[in-house]
Amino acid sequence: MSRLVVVSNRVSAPRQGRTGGEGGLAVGILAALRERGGLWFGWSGKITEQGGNLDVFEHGPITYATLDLTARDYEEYYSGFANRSLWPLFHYRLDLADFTRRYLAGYQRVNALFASKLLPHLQDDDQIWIHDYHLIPLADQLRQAGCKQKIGFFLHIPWPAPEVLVALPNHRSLVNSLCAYDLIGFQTEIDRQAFIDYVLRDAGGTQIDEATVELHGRRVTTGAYPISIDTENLAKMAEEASSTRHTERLRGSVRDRDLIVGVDRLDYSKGLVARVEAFEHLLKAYPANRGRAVFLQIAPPSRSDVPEYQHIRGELEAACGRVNAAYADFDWTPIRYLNKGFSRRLLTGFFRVSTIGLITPLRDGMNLVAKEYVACQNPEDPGALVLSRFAGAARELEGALIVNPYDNEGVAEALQSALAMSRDERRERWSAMFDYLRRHDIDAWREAYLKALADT
Ligand code: ADQ
Repeated sequence: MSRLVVVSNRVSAPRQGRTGGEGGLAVGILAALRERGGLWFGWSGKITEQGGNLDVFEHGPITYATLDLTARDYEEYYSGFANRSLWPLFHYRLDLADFTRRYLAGYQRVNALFASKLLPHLQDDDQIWIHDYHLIPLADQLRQAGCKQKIGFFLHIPWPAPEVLVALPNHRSLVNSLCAYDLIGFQTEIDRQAFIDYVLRDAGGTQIDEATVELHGRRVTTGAYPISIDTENLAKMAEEASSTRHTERLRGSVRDRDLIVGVDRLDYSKGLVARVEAFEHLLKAYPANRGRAVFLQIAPPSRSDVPEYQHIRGELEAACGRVNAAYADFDWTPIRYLNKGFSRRLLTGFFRVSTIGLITPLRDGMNLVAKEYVACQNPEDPGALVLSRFAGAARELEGALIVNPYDNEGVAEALQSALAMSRDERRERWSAMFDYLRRHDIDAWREAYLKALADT
């Protein structure tokens, strides 16, 4: 079997004392690298004056190669083009997108740097798997340097409709560079179709077969590979976590009330302010929930050097403060907003003791938290999932109550029906979703993608 080379913006390198704290993607990638031996290449997370230093080290069958960047690289490539141009645009937030040309130049420069540093470490029969919007032009850069290996790409975020994509000044060259890949994986069929639509209608490409298009003489295969979680492990972790000190403390503080939980990075795509407004509407329209429902929102800071993220933090704090001031009583606070992260283990326990998982992004490639919430439930008395139709996960989790996150009253109604749902109905909805996630876990995702890449 050929060696696997994974490239992503950040690398989940081994650290002393780490005990299974990796997120789902790292778990999936590490399993493949361990099985076949391989290389994981990416940014070290370090910023140095010179940049460009590559640290290569081995850990078991895996070689890690991590690259330092300069402050300017970080500003233009990461905070700039990746997170102020592509991220907002791909999440349909044209109002927040900033197309400063300097960002694009930095993005291309860092992708070229990645290519030049990676190239000497490649072997002829390597299979290369590049991840996410930070590295779209990387295959093109590698091809220009003579790389003949199979190269696949997986996009973790949505692919926007052509009408939205064309607002990107360099949309043509970005899509051209994507055609240097052998296989492009999307989260959902909708994303894949949006890409095909653009290639055929806007870029003048031709369709070869259902999955394959040709653009300027390059053929690329596309597929939808919805990412998933390590279902069995999470279920086990949640069962163990259900009786830990932290979970007991949470349960003790909630007492016999209903706990609604949301867990997200503090990102404007996650719909946090609208979620607070929907909860506010629940208290207003269904007053029996006053004194009874508790909404726990965990949202640690993310990309906090990007101005739009500082802004959303202020907005969310104001919204939570307003609702608590209007509704709290001396023995009950409706919203517990925590601006910090918790370990995976702890979160599994929090998911397990809650009555409802409330996941309402305005746009999300997949949303793994929704899947994690399902995996962590007690089979005898599972909670209900209220999920945005704009999360990729909504295409798969049919037992969820699917909502439109822009419609506060609709979300409040769904919350009310989840709170009133019988245990039988909750069990029925949950077991369909859990069975599905057992079959479609992170291993199945990775295997399906890598098999398709090998078959191209
Ligand atoms: P994210 O936007 O980060 O990922 P998501 O998939 O929900 O969104 O979360 C990724 C992981 O981070 C999950 O394992 C989750 O448990 C963890 N996490 C989130 N909030 C946390 C918190 N407050 N504390 C601790 N852990 C937290 C991007 C795309 C998604 C896509 C993933 C994977 O935006 O759409 O699902 O990549 O492809």
